[in-house]
Amino acid sequence: MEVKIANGTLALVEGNITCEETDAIVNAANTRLMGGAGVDGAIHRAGGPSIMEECRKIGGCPTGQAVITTGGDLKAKYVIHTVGPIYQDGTKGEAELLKSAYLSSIKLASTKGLKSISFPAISTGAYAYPLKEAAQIALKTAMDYLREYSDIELIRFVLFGRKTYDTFREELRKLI
Ligand code: AR6
Repeated sequence: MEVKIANGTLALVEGNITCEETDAIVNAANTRLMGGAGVDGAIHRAGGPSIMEECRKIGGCPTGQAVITTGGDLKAKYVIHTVGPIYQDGTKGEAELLKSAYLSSIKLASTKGLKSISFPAISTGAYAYPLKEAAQIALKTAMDYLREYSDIELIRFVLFGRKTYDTFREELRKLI
């Protein structure tokens, strides 16, 4: 599914983010940037050891912020590593932190002059963020950015599995 927003495009696809050819792909990392399971493990496996070497030098990333490395062996030139919140009960600032993870990543891409960026559904795996609420925050943050700024041309959500894709599609339909 694809929608035009001002001069930009927001796209939803079901798939594996490591195959994306956007300028940057986003990793759902942890604060130590030490790798892990889920999409983090997949990106480091596909991208090779140079990404982890850069992560070690950077040293870490607070929740809700983002850092950038090269894409190693990936097709994407860069990996933006962001850290989403661990969902507790919804009263610990989770929504703000998730929004900030998306927005920090988009702003970092913009600062680097990048035009296209792919996101996974941050925090919805090991970090247990409820999928529907996470989708609403992800989509609204991306749409608001595309409406306000014209530097990023394409924001893609690369969603792993039918359930995640269908939830994002349902929430996007409500927003357009
Ligand atoms: N492409 C796209 N999405 C994927 C892929 C992939 N190859 N693999 C998994 N997903 P998670 P989190 C989806 O757990 O919840 C790690 O250990 C997955 O189905 O990867 O932010 C880190 O090191 C889900 O929809 O990230 C952290 O410690 C989404 O990506 C912690 O997990 C996010 O699931 C971060 O947890």
